[in-house]
Amino acid sequence: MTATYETLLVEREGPIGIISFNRPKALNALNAMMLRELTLALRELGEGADAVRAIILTGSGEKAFVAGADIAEMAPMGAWAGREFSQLGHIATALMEALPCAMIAAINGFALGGGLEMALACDLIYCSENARLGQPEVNLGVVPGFGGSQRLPRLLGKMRAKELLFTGDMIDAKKAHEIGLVLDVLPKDQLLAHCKNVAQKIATKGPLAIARVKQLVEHGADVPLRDANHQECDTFGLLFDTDDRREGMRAFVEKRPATFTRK
Ligand code: DAK
Repeated sequence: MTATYETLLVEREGPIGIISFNRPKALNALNAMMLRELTLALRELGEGADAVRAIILTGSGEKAFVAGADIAEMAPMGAWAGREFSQLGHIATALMEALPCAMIAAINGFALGGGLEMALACDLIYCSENARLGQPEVNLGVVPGFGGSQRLPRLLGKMRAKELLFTGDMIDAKKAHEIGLVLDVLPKDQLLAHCKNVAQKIATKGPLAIARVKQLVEHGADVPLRDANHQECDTFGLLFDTDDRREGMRAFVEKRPATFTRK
C-alpha cells in the first residue's frame, strides 16, 4: 500500500482488499475527504497488473457501516457545493461498478443514506444481525445524493424502494433480507469471515471472466435485451481467444484446479 489515508483503513490480504470507513466517533459518516480517499483506495487496490480480485467495504467500530453523509459538513452547503459533494459520491460509486474486481459490502451496523448508497453500488451485499438500513434523506429535506434514488428501485422494484425513500424508515436485517436488499444475514462476529470466504472463492475463478460478466450485467441493465444478448455473444467469443479460457478447459479435462494468469 503506498497512499496513506486519514478516513479509511485500507488493507490487502492476498487477492482481497478490505476498505473500512474509519470515523467511528461519527459513526463513519461520509465527508468529502472520505469520498475522495475512497476513490483513491479503490483505484489503488482495483486497478493495474497486481489488482486484487475482490474488495470488501465495511465500517470501523462496533456500531456502524456508515450512518450517512456527514450532516454537519453538509449543513452550510449552498447549491453549488451540494452538487460538487454529490458528484464525489457518484464518482466513487461509478468506479465501484466499473472496476473489474468484485465489490462486496459487509454491512456491520447502521447503513443509512449515503452509507446504504455505497453498499448499493457493490456487486454483493451481506449484513450482520444488528444492521439497520434506510434512506432517511427526506427527514433532512433532501433526496439521496449518491445514486440511491436510482439503484434502490432497480434492485427492489419501484414500490419497495419508494416505501423506504418516502418514509425514511430504518429496517432491520431480517426485513432487509426478506425484501432482497441483502443476500444473507450473519452473526456479527462471522460477517467479515463470510465475506472473505466469498471473496476467496471469486479469486479462484477466471479473472477476465469475472470482469466481463460484471460488465455484461452492468451494461446489459441499461440496454434492450437484444443488444445485451449481442454483447454477451461477442464477449463469449472474445474470451475463447484467451490463455485463461484454454487453461480453464484444459484443467477440467485433466481433473485439476485451473491456474489463471489474467491473459
Ligand atoms: N453525520 C454526522 N455525524 C453523525 C451522523 C451523520 N450522518 N450520524 C451520526 N453522527 C454522529 C453524531 O452526531 C454523534 O456525534 P457526537 O454527538 O458524539 O459528537 C455520533 O455520531 C454518535 O451518534 P449518536 O449519538 O446519534 O448515536 P445513536 O446510537 O444515539 O444514534 C443513529 C445512531 C444512526 C440513529 C443517529 O446517529 C442518526 O440518526 N444519525 C443520522 C442518520 C442520518 O440521517 N444520516 C444521514 C442520511 S442522509 C446530497 C448528498 C448526499 C446526501 C444527500 C444529498 N446532495 C449533495 C444533494 C446523503 C444524505 C444522507 O446520507
